[in-house]
Amino acid sequence: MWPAVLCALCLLPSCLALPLPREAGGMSEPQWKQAQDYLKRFYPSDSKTRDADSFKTKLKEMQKFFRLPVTGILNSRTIEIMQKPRCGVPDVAHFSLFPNRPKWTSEVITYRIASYTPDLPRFRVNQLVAKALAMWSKEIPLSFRRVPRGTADIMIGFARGAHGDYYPFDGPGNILAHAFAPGPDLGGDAHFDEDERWTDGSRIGINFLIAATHELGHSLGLGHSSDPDAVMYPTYSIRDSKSFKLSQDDIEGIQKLYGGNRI
Ligand SMILES: [Ca+2]
Ligand SMILES: [Ca+2]
Ligand SMILES: [Zn+2]
Ligand SMILES: [Zn+2]
Repeated sequence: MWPAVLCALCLLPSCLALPLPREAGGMSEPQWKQAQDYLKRFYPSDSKTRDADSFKTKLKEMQKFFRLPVTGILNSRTIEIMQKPRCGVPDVAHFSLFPNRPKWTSEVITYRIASYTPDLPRFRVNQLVAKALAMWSKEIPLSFRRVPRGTADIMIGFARGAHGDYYPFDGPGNILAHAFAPGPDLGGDAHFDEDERWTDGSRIGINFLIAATHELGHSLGLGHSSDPDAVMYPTYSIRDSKSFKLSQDDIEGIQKLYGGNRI
């Protein structure tokens, strides 16, 4: 009986393609593959149990984070979010990135811009990094000092592809940047993908001020927020540079770590 059934199946033109599981929600095979990669990267699980690691469990986690209906089944709205350019830091705490809510313990934090992008003049990058840091330091009892050489707490730079950590960049689009939570060595460092076209808002491209404010939030110890108005929301969206500021959610988050500013 069985061999006959197998033969019949193999006569069909699609005999090599396995049917997609129910969780694929009728999406195409490339979309299904993309969703699997996305969840593996941004929703890593520390658990060894099969259930916590399943596609459905992770998809539900992602849908909950982005405030979508939590179905555990792919749909076009979910795919749409997965295709947006975003930060490379996972949305759920990953042990290698955010062990136990680390924060800086000294009041003056040093930073250094160790490499620049040809997309923007150097002085502009310096200005925008200072502006991003000022947005955060305005809310907390912490100040930043730029050092021109040597090792600083927060090393900032542009790089493409593999660049010396375990998180290689991916060419134009998708992942724009990533940063590490406070700590020694790589801790606090912020990297920007040189394969993006960086801008100060005066032309087309990724707004560096917006990306830097987000990444430096990680450098200070913040994870991602599911509030779409928050600077710490994981996907990038165009905002007006002039009116760009921290949201109430960002301020509450950073003050939970460091306390409010003493006036
Ligand atoms: Ca990229
Ligand atoms: Ca560092
Ligand atoms: Zn991020
Ligand atoms: Zn990096």
